[in-house]
Amino acid sequence: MTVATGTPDLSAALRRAIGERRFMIVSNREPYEHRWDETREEIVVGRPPGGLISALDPLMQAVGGSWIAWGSGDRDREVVDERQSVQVPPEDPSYTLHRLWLNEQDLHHYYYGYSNQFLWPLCHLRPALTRIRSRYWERYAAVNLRFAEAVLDEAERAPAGAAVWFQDYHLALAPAMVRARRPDLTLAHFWHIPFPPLELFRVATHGAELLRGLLACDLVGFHLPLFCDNFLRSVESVLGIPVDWQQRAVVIDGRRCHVRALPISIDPEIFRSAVLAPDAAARVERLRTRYAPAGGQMGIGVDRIDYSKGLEEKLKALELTWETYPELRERFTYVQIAVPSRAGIEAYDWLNEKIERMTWTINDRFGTGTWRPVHLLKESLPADRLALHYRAADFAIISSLQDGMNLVAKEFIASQAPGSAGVLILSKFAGAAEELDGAVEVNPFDPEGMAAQIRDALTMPESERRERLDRLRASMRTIQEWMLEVFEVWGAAARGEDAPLSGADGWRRTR
Ligand code: ADQ
Repeated sequence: MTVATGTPDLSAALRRAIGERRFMIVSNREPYEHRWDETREEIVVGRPPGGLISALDPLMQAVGGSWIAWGSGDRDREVVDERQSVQVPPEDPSYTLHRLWLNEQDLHHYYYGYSNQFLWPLCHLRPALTRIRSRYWERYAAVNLRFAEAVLDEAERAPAGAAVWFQDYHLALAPAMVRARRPDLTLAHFWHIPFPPLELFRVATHGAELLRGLLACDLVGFHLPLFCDNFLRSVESVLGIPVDWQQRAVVIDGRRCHVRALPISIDPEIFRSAVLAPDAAARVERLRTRYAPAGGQMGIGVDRIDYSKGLEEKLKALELTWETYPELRERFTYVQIAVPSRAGIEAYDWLNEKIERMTWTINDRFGTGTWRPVHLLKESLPADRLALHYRAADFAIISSLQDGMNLVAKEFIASQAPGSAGVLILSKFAGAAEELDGAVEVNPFDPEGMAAQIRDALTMPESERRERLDRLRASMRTIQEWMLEVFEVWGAAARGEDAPLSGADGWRRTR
């Protein structure tokens, strides 16, 4: 497995942007976790899965600095020093991982509560699923303060100051808390999920604090111009602060915050190298023998079990496909890799059971002694195994009802080796649909329409499949390009210049 490529260019670009300042990343999840291994009877270090972590880690290794995150491993406390820090990676220590500790109550109220039962459903346009509880908000603010204090602590030891990059909706308040004490630092935030329109944002009882928290940054990034517009409209309306729509910037407390559309991507090399490995063809063949026997086709889906991903809608559309087009029975098999997430939250537990029931019903209704229409694999697979599943499939279905970007779409494209021509069936409500050209675009709220499009994808001529894949490849950027653009904009913002608009700021397709 390779790591993110182009690191030297990225480090140079980062240094150009932030000068000699100490680079810091702040995220809820940590890049390395220390856990007890029962079999080996020793502490082992694991890398929690996630594209962002695997892309940012090599950069951190190259430039050094600090990564501040929740210490989630069961042996994390045993390896830190008195500053709650450990040098990573273990085999070649090159940067500081500063851990902070969350107890049960913190997790319950800050993580499962405010972050995932308020902000997540609100941003995914599901206000009916939001839970407003004062204890959630209070703990969210308290945990954000602890993240801010950890940043301040690290920054104190950086003579040239620091450039701090906050990640995601768990940390909306921390930037303002840092700014209040260290106006000299340069701060950026990337919000990985959609930002809701004003009508919905008004549901947020602490909306003004959230907006002010983010506006303390020199740069706030979202995937799409639509999310930037939503954010800026809320700023105008909720805070009553004028927006410079041309510069896409807001002046607050005498400072300027730039808001930019910066659609994230993946490192395609990780997936490409996995499907080109010497044993890949044989492993792909084994997957096809299992899931697409007798010349049939195979479809794939890879999702966290989350209501935003449209898993119910996808299964409904598949059921309708086999019902409406009986000639397609036994002609294709669908493999859904679905990793449970956020267990304990009612909406997630319910969905987890629902998709099992739906899969059982479909298999009972259409399955035969030798053919099972849907395979539901509730596993978390490493990237190289995911790549082989993508490569084995003739098509992928992504049916998000709302999605900031959706990296699975890009992973599927990157896993198409020479000679393969998988079709990407992609919801128009995934941010990726705005960027990628060549997908079969579907509306997951329309099961009949989706069934017809699945049929079309299955019967699509080889020439069209190839032509679409070429367009998909040409339109897809890499995570390295994403970072370069982030650093370019951030650098200008940090110097107090008019930051350039991003490439995506000009996209104006309505979804
Ligand atoms: P997610 O909601 O987690 O991310 P997504 O972009 O699809 O959504 O990323 C999921 C990642 O998890 C992918 O890399 C995928 O391969 C991996 N994954 C999913 N199921 C897996 C399994 N069973 N085994 C192994 N890996 C699995 C949020 C936003 C997105 C945004 C990203 C990045 O919701 O819209 O694209 O952040 O900004």
